Amino acid sequence: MALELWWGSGSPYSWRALLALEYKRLDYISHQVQFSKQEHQSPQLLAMNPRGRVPVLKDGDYVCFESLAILHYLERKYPTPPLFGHSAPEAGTITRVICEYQGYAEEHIQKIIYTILFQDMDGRMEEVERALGNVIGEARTIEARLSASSWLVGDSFSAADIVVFPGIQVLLRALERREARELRARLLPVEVNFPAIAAWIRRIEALPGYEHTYPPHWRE
Ligand SMILES: N[C@@H](CCC(=O)N[C@@H](CS)C(=O)NCC(=O)O)C(=O)O
Repeated sequence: MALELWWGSGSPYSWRALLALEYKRLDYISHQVQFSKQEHQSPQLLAMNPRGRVPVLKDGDYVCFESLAILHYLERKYPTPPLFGHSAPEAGTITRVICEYQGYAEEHIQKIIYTILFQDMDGRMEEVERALGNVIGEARTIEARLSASSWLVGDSFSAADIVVFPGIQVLLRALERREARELRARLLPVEVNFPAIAAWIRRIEALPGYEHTYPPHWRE
């Protein structure tokens, strides 16, 4: 029975699932959900994920949602190539880097993106600047890791890269918006301020299958 994925364009969590499926070279039926038409709240989607969020993966009778759970499921079911390393220490470090990102960076990245895309920056500059300060601190840690290695953990692309990459890409894209002109100088251009992160982005963009994961509405 074919794998099926429901996902949304520009959703960093959906992007994780797409990257994992492509990296493992798995065949899957792709269902792009249109947020503007509230398709993520359709009865079919709600039956699979009562939270009405994507990504949702279906493999035969089994349904999985929450992007990190999807990565773990795919890893157990389709172990090659691995996403969680080749050894127990690698798996531990990959999970640690994911937890660090989720614990110390993600919330601040989301705050900046949400404010730029969906709110009025007036009156929010102080809190967004604070969030940006936190993101820059975490970006320096990531930059240091990537200055010493091509990938976030070990010598292969892993779940750590998959979890971190989409959030950074969505943030960089949001910072290019006119509304973010006062914010962006501390991060952009990435090639200048964070050259190892910039090189890592290019490396991921060169992976086979990457093109299939790129948010289609970003091409428009
Ligand atoms: N923790 C979830 C987050 C999923 C999530 O928030 N997806 C967003 C798109 S980025 C969504 O479906 N939002 C629809 C909504 O909130 O109504 C995961 O890792 O999969």
